[in-house]
Amino acid sequence: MSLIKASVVKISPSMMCADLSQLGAQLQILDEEGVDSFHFDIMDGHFVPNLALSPLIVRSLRPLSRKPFNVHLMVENPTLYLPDLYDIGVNCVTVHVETMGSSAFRILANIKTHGSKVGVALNPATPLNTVEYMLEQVDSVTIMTVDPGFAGQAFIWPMLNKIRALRALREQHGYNFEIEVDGSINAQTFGPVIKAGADVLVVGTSGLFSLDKDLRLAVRKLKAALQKEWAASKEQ
Ligand code: S6P
Ligand code: MG
Repeated sequence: MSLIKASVVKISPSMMCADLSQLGAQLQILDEEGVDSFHFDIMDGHFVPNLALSPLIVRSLRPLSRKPFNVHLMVENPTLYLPDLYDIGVNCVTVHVETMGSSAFRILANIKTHGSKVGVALNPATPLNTVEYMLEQVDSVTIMTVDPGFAGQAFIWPMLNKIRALRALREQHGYNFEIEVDGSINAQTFGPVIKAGADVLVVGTSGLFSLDKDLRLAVRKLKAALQKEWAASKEQ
């Protein structure tokens, strides 16, 4: 069951923002409460100045849910991590366009060949035209709405224009990718990003985990906020 039945917006909790001392239990609660997929941030301390989850952690959680596991690679050398992710059986691997250089199309093809969906992510400062020639091939495009690396940052409002432009390109060319937004996605930004054209909302500290100490109640608060914003976005 989707969190907001009447809409096509999907919810993907960012698991680095969960209570890490109870990661497995939290994932199972979120699964039962109807989230659409799980978002795992893997950082290497080089592409971003922080460390977060690792393939080993994703592996240990994999047996606990049948919902899609989506991995967001914030690492300098994404190819180092791919064999492990294939072996774990994740459902989508998202790679930053800034990290693919002259191997971009080899990396995208390699991920597809191994049976996973493939996504491309863009930092807020990265122009949309850097992924223009990939749009036909990818299953997902992640618009970062904060600089990658940390939870709890302020939403970068000009990213609404990037989401709108990406949605327009998809409509113009009939592409099939989903538009995911990641970074400070919460009650203040649900409405604007949905209206701009987002399909998948990655929710972290501000949008989910800080809403209540009881994670079940936090999900219900998120659901109520989303329903309100979805209804409002349809009225305008
Ligand atoms: C950031 C990472 C995100 C965060 C999420 C945090 O580098 O990719 O997935 O975990 O955005 O949520 P919030 O509400 O604290 O910004
Ligand atoms: Mg992320």
